[in-house]
Amino acid sequence: MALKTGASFVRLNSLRQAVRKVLQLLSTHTRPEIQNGGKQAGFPGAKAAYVTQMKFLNENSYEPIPIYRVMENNGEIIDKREEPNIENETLVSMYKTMVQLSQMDKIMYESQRQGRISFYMTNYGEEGVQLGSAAALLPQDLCYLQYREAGVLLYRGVTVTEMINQCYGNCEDPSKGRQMPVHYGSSQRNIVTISSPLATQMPQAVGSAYAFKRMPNNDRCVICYFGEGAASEGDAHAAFNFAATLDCPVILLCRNNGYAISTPSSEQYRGDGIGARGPAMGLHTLRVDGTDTLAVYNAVRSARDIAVGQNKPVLIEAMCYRVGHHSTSDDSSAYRSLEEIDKWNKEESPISKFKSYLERRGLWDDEADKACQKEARSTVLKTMQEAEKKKKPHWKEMLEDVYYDMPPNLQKQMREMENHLKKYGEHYPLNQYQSE
Ligand SMILES: Cc1ncc(C[n+]2csc(CCOP(=O)(O)OP(=O)(O)O)c2C)c(N)n1
Repeated sequence: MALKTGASFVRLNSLRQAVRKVLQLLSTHTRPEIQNGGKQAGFPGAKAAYVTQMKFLNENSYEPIPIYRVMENNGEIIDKREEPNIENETLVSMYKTMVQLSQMDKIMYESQRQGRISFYMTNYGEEGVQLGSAAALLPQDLCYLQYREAGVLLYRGVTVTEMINQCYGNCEDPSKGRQMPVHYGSSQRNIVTISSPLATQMPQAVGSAYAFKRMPNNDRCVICYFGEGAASEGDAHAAFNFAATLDCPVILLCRNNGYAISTPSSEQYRGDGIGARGPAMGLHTLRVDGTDTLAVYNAVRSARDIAVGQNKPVLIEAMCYRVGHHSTSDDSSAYRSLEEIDKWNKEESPISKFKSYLERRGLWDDEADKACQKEARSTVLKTMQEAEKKKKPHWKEMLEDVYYDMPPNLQKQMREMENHLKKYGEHYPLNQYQSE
């Protein structure tokens, strides 16, 4: 064939691509020949067609689940019909919460480095997942968090003061200094307290959703956040199965940020991510660009409609990237390159994308941004200084609140501790703790 140039070459090339695509689809999606004129088998465990050719399915048998997005990286809406109808005030409040979150992360991370708190976890790179989802929920919805969802707490009205008091474990920390930092919770805001053992929140979330479903005129759903690493726990499987078989109004939101501490997702699982497990287990499923706040908003809004309107569980896999270290106990430069982090931090930043969108809509500009960053920073600094000055809870708190009536063994420990402190109290920094 003569060498093709210009337009005819382009045409030939796209024709070739189309043929290749059709062949690929045929090879991956045609099922072996169906017997009995397509008659369905009636096994209790599977209503499916009989075939005469044996064919094992594998991860290449299906196209990867596509990733839903609404915006280009520059904030431009790709398809106007998909632009969510969010009030201007709400859009600005979502963005301001992102700024507050990132200033809190910056300062609290540093405060751990200076030895002022024992531990911290940042949320960099996941602001779009957090704020997009939080804004799409209603206040009555119940949230089960993993630990990297501080933006959800802030958006729902938990204050920076409450969160910093928790990190400092002072006398105003609702968990009275008994939890690790960042293990927040707020019954007033319908947020179940975070617990560290991975995926334990998942079956609990499904159980709560089942309880909601059984209530008359239920208008609540449950959202359960978890990482792609946590999805390897047995509890995740149990949660998926209970959610599907009991038709629970729950949104299972996987933050697939590419790493579970040092384990990259390429080593965490085979197959097409966490999303592929959804249809296999009977869950409505969507994969979304987690760096696109508007896409996450649409995804969770629709998921909420399905969950509450139809009593059906939904799995959302939000693709994102954990830009910060796993926690203050981690140094991610040991297992990933700085260039990789840089790319996600600069080109794919959910905050920059959302800011560009607001700028296009005339809702935000550099001046407003500067003022907002400054205010957010000073709020955190001021709150941190105040939190530091507050006393720690009374030492007796470590033995209280577990049982309604304190059992004899704990009463004994309490007495022993009391006697010990009477004798050796001067060796302890008791002045930093509340007195009775
Ligand atoms: C049952 C259990 N196993 C191991 C750990 C230790 N651990 C804490 S966080 C973590 C990684 C979780 O990764 P992922 O779920 O992807 O969430 P991410 O930290 O990336 O947000 C591990 C292994 C734990 N807390 N609980």
